[in-house]
Amino acid sequence: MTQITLRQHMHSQSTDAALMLLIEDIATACRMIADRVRHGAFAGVLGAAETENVQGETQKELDVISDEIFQQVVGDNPHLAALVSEEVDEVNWRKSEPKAGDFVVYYDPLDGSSNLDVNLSVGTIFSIVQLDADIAPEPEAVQIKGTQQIAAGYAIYGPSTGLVITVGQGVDGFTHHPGSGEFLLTQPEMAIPPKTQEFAINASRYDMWEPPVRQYIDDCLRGVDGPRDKKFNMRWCASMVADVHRILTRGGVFLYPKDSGNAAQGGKLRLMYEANPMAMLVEQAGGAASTGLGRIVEVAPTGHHQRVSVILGSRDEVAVIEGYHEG
Ligand code: P6P
Repeated sequence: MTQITLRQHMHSQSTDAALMLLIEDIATACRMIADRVRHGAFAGVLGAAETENVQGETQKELDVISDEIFQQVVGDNPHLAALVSEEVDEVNWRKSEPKAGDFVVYYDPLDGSSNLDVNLSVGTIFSIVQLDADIAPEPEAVQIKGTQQIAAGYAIYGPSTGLVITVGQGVDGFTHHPGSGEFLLTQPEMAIPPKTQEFAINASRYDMWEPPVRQYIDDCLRGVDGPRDKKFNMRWCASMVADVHRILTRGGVFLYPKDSGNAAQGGKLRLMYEANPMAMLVEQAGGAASTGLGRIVEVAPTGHHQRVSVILGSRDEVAVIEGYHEG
């Protein structure tokens, strides 16, 4: 079967040339990160770095290495105004006078890196917006709503290296072909089934959940004798990229709600470079992405490291969970 390359596919979607070049730069960075992850054990970089990120989380050496690769490969793109990284406190302005049409890229260079030393799937998440006016390079200038994203995606470093992207015309999955070095189209037009019997949540936080989440999970666990009239299965990878990839492939619902343990920070997951890009992908695949009270992409950012509740996946199940919150 002739498989289409990432570039051929973006051509077929008449993707803007500058955006196509940026996405190709991002794909190159992901291929390089995949290589470092795959060989991490031999280079002695699976451990913790001596540093913390802006979230106060101890960084893995590969977190820092992945961020450096992303900056080196993507940072000199001629149409790039700024990079916003989970691993870097300040906005990385690439131009002193950002212009209308320039891009801002928000990214988590190595999401789920706590799984590295146990050899589980991790990934890189990215979100792209295009400036609609000349701006001054101030922090507030990158606090742009998720509805303004023009592209989003992730790489997943698992048994194979995958790349899943949307440019607003649906969601397509590619697999890295080691022989050619290309990302080849292997999962065209990914679509999330509206209904599911599978949820993903860190159940160890049960005692900290707010009542709507606790009631929803309790009702799911009561199975065919409970109010849901069906049995549910549970998955939890502790890697958002892996959990979302499963949901894009076969359906399901993922929850990381704000709870009493993270309420002071506003939740666990970050809006600009985790929740927003995954929300765009999920909505483009026919799913839904909610804070429990409204669309994630409608959240007005107040900071580029802001956190938010995340409930996303099969749209009918997300609607059920929103119902518990309304109740
Ligand atoms: P927990 C990884 O650190 C991450 O940001 C997401 O990829 C993942 O879904 C979540 O945190 C895992 O959180 O509570 O299981 O460690």
